[in-house]
Amino acid sequence: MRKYCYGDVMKTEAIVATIEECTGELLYLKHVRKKTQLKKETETSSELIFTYEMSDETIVYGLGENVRGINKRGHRYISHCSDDPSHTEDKESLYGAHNFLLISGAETFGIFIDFPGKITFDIGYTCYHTLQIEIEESNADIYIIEGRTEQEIITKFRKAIGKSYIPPKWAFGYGQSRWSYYSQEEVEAVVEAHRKNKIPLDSVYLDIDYMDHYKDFTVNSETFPDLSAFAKKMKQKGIHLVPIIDAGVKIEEGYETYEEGVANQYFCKNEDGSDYVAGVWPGRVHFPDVLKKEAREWFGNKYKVLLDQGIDGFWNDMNEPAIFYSEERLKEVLSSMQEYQDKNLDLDMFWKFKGSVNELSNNVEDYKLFFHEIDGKKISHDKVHNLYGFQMTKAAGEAFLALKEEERILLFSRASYIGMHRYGGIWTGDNISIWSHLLLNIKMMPSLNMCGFLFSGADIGGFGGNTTEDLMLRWLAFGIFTPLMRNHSALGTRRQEVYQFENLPAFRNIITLRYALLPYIYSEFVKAARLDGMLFKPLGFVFTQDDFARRVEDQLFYGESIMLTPVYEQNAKGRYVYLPERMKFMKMKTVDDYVEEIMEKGHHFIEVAIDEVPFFIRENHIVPISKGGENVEEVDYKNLTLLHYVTTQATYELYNDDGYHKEYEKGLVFETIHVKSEEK
Ligand code: MIG
Repeated sequence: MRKYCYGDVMKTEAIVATIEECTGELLYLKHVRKKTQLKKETETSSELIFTYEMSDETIVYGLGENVRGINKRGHRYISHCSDDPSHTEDKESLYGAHNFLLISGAETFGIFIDFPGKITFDIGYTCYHTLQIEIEESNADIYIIEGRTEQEIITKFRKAIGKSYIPPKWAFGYGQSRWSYYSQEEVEAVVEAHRKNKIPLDSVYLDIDYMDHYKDFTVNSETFPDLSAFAKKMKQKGIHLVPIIDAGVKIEEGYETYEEGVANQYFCKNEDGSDYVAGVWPGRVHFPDVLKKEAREWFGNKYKVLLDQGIDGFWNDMNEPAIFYSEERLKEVLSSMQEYQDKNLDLDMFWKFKGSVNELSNNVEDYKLFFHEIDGKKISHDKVHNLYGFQMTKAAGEAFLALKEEERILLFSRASYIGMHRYGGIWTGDNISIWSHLLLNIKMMPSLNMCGFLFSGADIGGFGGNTTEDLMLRWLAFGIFTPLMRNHSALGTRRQEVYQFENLPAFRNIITLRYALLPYIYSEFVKAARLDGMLFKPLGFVFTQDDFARRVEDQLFYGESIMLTPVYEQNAKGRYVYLPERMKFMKMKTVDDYVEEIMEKGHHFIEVAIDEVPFFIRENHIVPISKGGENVEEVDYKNLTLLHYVTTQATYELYNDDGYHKEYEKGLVFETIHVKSEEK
């Protein structure tokens, strides 16, 4: 790995390894020019621009959380954490900023750009053969990672950014979420309905309404009168409650978090040093300055309020940070409203009027209006924008280390930057209940894994819009493989707990299969995390010389033994698959009810009914499975059976631990499973 430094870059903490700086020409990339623009009379700003010439065959992997394919070529992406709930193909930024690319073609190498502001990746968008990277300012650290194969490059990169976060094992169970379950009665009803219908469940998520008026670290005392007692009661039923934490702290006299933040200068500031005001859920809020060490420690320690009530999991939201309106802009817009009174709103006037209101939310100009204090220096937010979600999550992660050193606490975030993967996972934000978002979920997983985000998943069934039974079933048939397996939906949409639908046996069986596969899933996850590998791999990473495999985007290798071939189209009877080698097709309803068939290398159509989970097992590979269970705790590791495709012999190294402590830090201990062909 080579490091090239441009300018005086702000430390992002993405890289943990010590890497010596190189001088001279940047390997592979061409430093085009340093474009200097005169902004004000004296102030100049410059950007760094690099290009790379791609051949026809070049594939560009990477960029973590983003729209479109595994191969990112053909579009332009902008690293700029954004709260955009419409993940259409034309979008350039989602919630994360993952500046890693893996170029695979005549030359194969990785690039990581460590820079906390905006970066534009034009990957053959303006010009098909040109990759152009534009970094907003002329200070960034650029890393080039070389290796013989894609997987070797990934592992080198991952070693440099540090080990991925591993949640408690119960977090690999099925989670039910909704914006919102308003009261403990409602939560109990959800739990009861799962238990009554024999749908396994490990967690229920609490969205913003569990709080008292959206105030972080408070609980609504009418709807959740005794959270400690309730959390305890739920634990006895094998259920963990996972509350949301938002970035904005409500401005309200007498509210502890607010008072402490103001008194100790823990909030982001305006230019003049007063506390910056934005509008989010509770109305006016301040943003904790999580880039400032003392403020970060303080904010992280606030999670203790909930830990002390028996909570052991959290999701951090709105930490791009999302801004509904800034106080300043709202004032401007409100005063400009006079202009429209009694006027004939013709085309121009109407659009202007509408525009001024629309531009209130998530206006990037607002990011220039507030400041952080980093190592005593005042830095405008837009310069370090992509670090906010990372540092908010690090705040919690570090506090958990200090408060619960031995314990694993569930933590995942919406906004992220590479480096955050050491502290928590991510969910992929506000998708929609549409089939193309199931496919997007499939394609995004390997890209996230490359960047270290292993504990991740999408809102299964879709967040916005109304889901349908068939979409739910197909999505779950893929979702049982995502480490974070959570059904979440938005306010006002059709209820999507699986017991709301008719085909209960199918839902029960598919979700139970997750628990049956848990020994394999958990083992492969921990291996990927500790050995710097990927859980979801593009086919081209395994069959590097197979030109067809390199272009397949809707099948993924999953751990060492499985290839996933999910169905993602409505009304489909099945799907076409490409096998880069001979494999065994598995079509499972339950651990006792499945069809298996050996299929030769090549193209096939596989029929998959709506209640079946399709995947392939590689030759001479093993998948250890359990019988399932009502929750993770119930999964019986003592009576595992094996799915396998063994023509000569196979070995599987099974990892397991108690699920609550960090046993893996002491090194991985495996149970070795052998199968010889004559045994079956
Ligand atoms: O702007 O807390 O992505 O999962 O349910 C909506 C309410 C705010 C966005 C999150 C979503 C959550 C919702 N939040």
